[in-house]
Amino acid sequence: MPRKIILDCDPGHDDAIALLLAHGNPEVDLLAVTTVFGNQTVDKVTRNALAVARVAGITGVPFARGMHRPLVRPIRTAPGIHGESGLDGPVLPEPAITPDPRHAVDLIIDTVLAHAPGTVTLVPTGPLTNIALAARKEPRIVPRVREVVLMGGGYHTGNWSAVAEFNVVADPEAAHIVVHEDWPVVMVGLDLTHQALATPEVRARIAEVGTGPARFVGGLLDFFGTAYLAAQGFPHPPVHDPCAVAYVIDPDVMTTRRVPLTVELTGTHTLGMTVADFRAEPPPECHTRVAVDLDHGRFWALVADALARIG
Ligand code: PIR
Ligand code: CA
Repeated sequence: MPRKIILDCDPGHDDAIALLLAHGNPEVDLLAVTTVFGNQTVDKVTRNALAVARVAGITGVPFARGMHRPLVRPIRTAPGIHGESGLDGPVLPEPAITPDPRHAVDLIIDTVLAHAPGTVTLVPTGPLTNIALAARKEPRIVPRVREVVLMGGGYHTGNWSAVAEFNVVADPEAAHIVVHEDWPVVMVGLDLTHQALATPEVRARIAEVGTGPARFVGGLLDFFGTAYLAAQGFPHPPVHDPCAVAYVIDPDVMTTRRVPLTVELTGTHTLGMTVADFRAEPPPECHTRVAVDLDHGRFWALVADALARIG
């Protein structure tokens, strides 16, 4: 049985690749796509999501626009990495579908309640505002969700500060809510995603696929690679968000460890840090895992295979 997922995203170059992977892999049943401010404003990332849907030929999946700002803090976006559009680089087609009239928070709630308990996985790849609000607005979704596999955080490193990752620090209170709700959480953080580098070999392999969506991904990686080199000195860009989708498809693509996890909300220098406690055997109630090591070859094979299937 394919795994039913809701992708909650802020496309974003790597979010776009996550969406293509989710659509192109037969083990994933993409139930809904929801958007949230993050890499750019929610208007821009929603338009980007709809444009990527056209590139991928996604029809019949509801797309809904979500939160325009964090719960507590002022909004910040990441134009230095993703450009003014949020998806700079390749030419974006005009969207062929219009957004669902529901708010993302309501689409998430409706979708979880419409499926059997324990069957829907949430895959957030942007700030966690929509997910936190859905849990607060309709707490009955919490025990029904199979698991939350999120891209965000990092137990040993940050990218927005020395210790904070963008998706978490963009709305730390929302991330705190999501991590502490009593549902299984897998944090696919920077410790893992900084291993998902789009090396020249990876890019050649994607180019060999030779399809429209593969060329689109090539254009995304050209821009993303240049931006990552300029902004953070990475010779090859880390492609974060598809890692969370890959975990849903095949958990053996990475190793994880079950550890207590929390989010720093009061630190002077550590706001938005994800704090994982590796010291001892976790208590029985521990419902959080963190991703540790990636099988790079297996991961990129999943991406290339999905692009080839989309055709
Ligand atoms: C990536 C992101 C934001 C800022 C930088 N510097 C790099 C986005 C990606 O879309 C991913 O979901 C996450 N946030 C990585 O921090
Ligand atoms: Ca993202």
